[in-house]
Amino acid sequence: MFIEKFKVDSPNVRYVEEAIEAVYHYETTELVHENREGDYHWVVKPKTVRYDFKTDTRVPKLGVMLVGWGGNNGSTLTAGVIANKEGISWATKDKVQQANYFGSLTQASTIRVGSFNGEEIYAPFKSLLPMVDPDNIVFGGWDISDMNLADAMARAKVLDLDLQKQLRPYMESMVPLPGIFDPDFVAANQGARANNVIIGTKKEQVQQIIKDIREFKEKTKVDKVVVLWTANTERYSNVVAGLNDTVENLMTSLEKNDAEISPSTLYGIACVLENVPYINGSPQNTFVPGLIDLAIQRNSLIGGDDFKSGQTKMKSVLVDFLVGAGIKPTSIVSYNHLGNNDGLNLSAPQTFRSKEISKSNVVDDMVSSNGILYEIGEHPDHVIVIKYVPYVGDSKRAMDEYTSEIFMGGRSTIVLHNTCEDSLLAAPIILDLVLLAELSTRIQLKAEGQDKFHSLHPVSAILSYLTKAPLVPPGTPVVNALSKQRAMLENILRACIGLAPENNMNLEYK
Ligand code: NAI
Ligand code: DG6
Repeated sequence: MFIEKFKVDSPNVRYVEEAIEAVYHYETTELVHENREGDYHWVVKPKTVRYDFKTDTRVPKLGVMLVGWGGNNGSTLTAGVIANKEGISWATKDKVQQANYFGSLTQASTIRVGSFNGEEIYAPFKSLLPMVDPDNIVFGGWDISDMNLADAMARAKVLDLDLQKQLRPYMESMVPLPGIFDPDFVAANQGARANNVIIGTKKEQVQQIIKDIREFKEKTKVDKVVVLWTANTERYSNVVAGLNDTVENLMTSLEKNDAEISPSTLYGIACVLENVPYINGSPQNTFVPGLIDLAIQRNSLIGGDDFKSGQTKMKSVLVDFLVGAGIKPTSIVSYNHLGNNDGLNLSAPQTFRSKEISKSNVVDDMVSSNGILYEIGEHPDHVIVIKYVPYVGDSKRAMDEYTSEIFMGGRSTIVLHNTCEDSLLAAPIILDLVLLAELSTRIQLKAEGQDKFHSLHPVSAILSYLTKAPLVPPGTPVVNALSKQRAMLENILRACIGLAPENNMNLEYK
């Protein structure tokens, strides 16, 4: 059964004016390596820590500024949100299609809240805590191409023509601000669309981005802004001592106009200085150590990297299942071909390399979780291939072959083939990223023994479910398995309303 919303009735939860306060008992374990009678033993000690959560329930009017607004993802997301808001339907060759948010965790998925008369009860994910309604988002942003969003949507060739016709009047007047362009960081083939760029030194470019954010806020009267990079994949920038390894060195390099600071890092510096959440949806190392430290110093949310949309999402389910079932994946080969501008940009070796890195590291935690299957340091062969095939446009083909060792020397090979518009997978993920990033800035917590509430760590690990290479605070574990990532996010939001993690035990029926 499905219910729209619910309220928690518990001595541990208080709905006060402008906040929900919850006391939560975190059940965890502590591990000790003890020497008992000359022999070392691992001892696991269950431990309960009290946490207090306080969530600000004042939902802001939200401005979302996309870097790469006029790209396939940017134009598709903008179009999709307008279509939903305006209740637009359109004719396809099959039926009259209604706008929807399929693929969005916050808008189209549910959580289990309990059982009633033996029936499982589900509510929308977004009913967990007050979140921004996508209808109330104001979009803006930058693009190195000055094409308006209606023409950009047509250039993307993602949405049905009848829908495009209906959306055009809403999108024609949306024109991206000039962006920071540096041809050294992207494929040479991208120069052709760069007719809308900010000139000046890198410091002046950062100042311009700050000015743009302030003016956007002023003009649209939004309470808060989130900035998200959905622009071209860049090559990795070199991480070098003295260049970008500390806050001081990064800021000095900015003063010196150092060529190795990438555009995505420049937008990041601007956002952190302005205390605006900044999310990287592409694979490059935007978050060099100096920028991460700057974000931590200023307690300004950063998140990334690289949207986890299709092939990798499947991988982080399938390999988790295989390893969890005691089956040993030994070879994973993932092919893509696609014909959109992202594919064109990725046809250069240096940008492909960024994508190759983020697509290949995604099984590490699952492999290292099973010392029965894998020796220390042993990994499956894992190969990533991406080819540009213009004819298929945004409709990406993803082919995967997983070979595993099974019982008694047997081999199992699973082959998957997915054909799907890439931007229709990415757009709802972008929406979730901005909504969850905004929500997480309203959550405060304190553990037993701490006297003051603090915000969640500014390096936003709770966004991991949505990214291929989750950015986590230095020294914390990276979790790639999709079900664990979802459980982390859902359970933290449940804790904010004093609910226990979903444990699937159903003891009441045992
Ligand atoms: P796209 O090439 O259609 O759009 C990127 C836009 O960014 C273009 O309009 C371009 O003019 C603009 N741009 C480039 N450099 C810029 C800069 N420095 N400042 C401002 N604008 C700039 O690409 P698409 O398909 O929208 O993808 C965007 C990014 O998202 C890519 O890096 C892609 O790898 C990443 N991504 C996409 C996924 C998907 O499923 N579609 C999944 C994971 C990541
Ligand atoms: C080709 O690999 C283009 C890329 O931008 C991907 O489409 C994107 O990274 C999505 O990857 P995945 O593995 O999440 O489907």
